[in-house]
Amino acid sequence: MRTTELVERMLAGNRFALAKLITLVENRHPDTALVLSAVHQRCGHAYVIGITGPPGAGKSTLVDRLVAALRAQQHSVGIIAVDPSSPFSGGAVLGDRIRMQSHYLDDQVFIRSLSTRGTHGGLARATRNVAQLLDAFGKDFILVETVGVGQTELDVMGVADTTIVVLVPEAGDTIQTMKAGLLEIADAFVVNKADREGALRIRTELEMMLQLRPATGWKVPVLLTEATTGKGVAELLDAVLQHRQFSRTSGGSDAHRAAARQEEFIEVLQEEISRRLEASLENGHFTGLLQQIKRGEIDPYKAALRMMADEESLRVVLRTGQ
Ligand SMILES: Nc1nc2c(ncn2[C@@H]2O[C@H](COP(=O)(O)OP(=O)(O)O)[C@@H](O)[C@H]2O)c(=O)[nH]1
Ligand SMILES: [Mg+2]
Repeated sequence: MRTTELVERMLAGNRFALAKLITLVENRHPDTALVLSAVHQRCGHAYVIGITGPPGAGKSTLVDRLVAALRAQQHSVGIIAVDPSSPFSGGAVLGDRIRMQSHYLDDQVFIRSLSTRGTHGGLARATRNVAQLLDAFGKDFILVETVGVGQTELDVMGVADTTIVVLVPEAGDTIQTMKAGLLEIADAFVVNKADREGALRIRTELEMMLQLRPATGWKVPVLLTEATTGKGVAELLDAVLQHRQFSRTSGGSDAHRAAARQEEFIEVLQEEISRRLEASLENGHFTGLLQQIKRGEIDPYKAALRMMADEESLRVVLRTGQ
């Protein structure tokens, strides 16, 4: 099926077409930019909630509860489960599927997992693009769950309008070694498994750390939850909606979105240029030059600079693989 036809079907509400387009974008098919450009007019409605934290903290269980709360208010939901550590869709994601199965039969909930497989290294970019597709599809809320506390997770959370960092009472060590980045991106902290010992102590520690954070006008709440029973989940959703309100009135989300749009523009250009360059080299446009470089007859730097100065060569590159 042609890509434009898939886009039409997706925009008309076809879940199968949506799934196909997500795969296309995840694999960075040459039509990726075309697809995203075609759906762009329909984007901008969905609110993206990011949930991150160490493995086993209870993120998926919380997501499941948040979805139930959102569905009770008739909101449609998309879930993206991102596993940066896995080259396959195995392990954690399989567990997530089992935990989220209560929503599998709900046709207003669309669940997709993403791993480093297929994304060509740009997991944050792939996540953002999948969120855009879900947004265009008409989802009201998109929940992005990502495992871990490393740089990739921080990048992935850049996609979220509100970021929730989930910890557990035993996370004392995590807090000591917690990347400053994690403290900075959190719009809300959750101490999950509050049925266990030490939850209040962790909350106090977090609140003390948060006092060191430069004031932004938003007071980052530290909430206690028990995802398994649902205790504290309504308060968590309230906090998210309050943060949304805060961002809207303070103009924070406009600034966030403006910066994201510029970054996206530059990324798309870089991706398109390198894709076309690779295509033109593969198509044999510069075989002679490549041979000279390989034989060491011309140094790679000189060759590259010469090519950059040659408009005809650049034109060939830009025309290839369109
Ligand atoms: N005691 C307790 N266990 C929980 C709670 N929330 C989640 N769990 C359990 O913790 C384990 C990991 O949960 P999961 O949602 O998969 O964590 P994730 O790796 O962060 O997504 C599961 O066995 C859950 O049932 C909680 O509030 N209290
Ligand atoms: Mg999980």
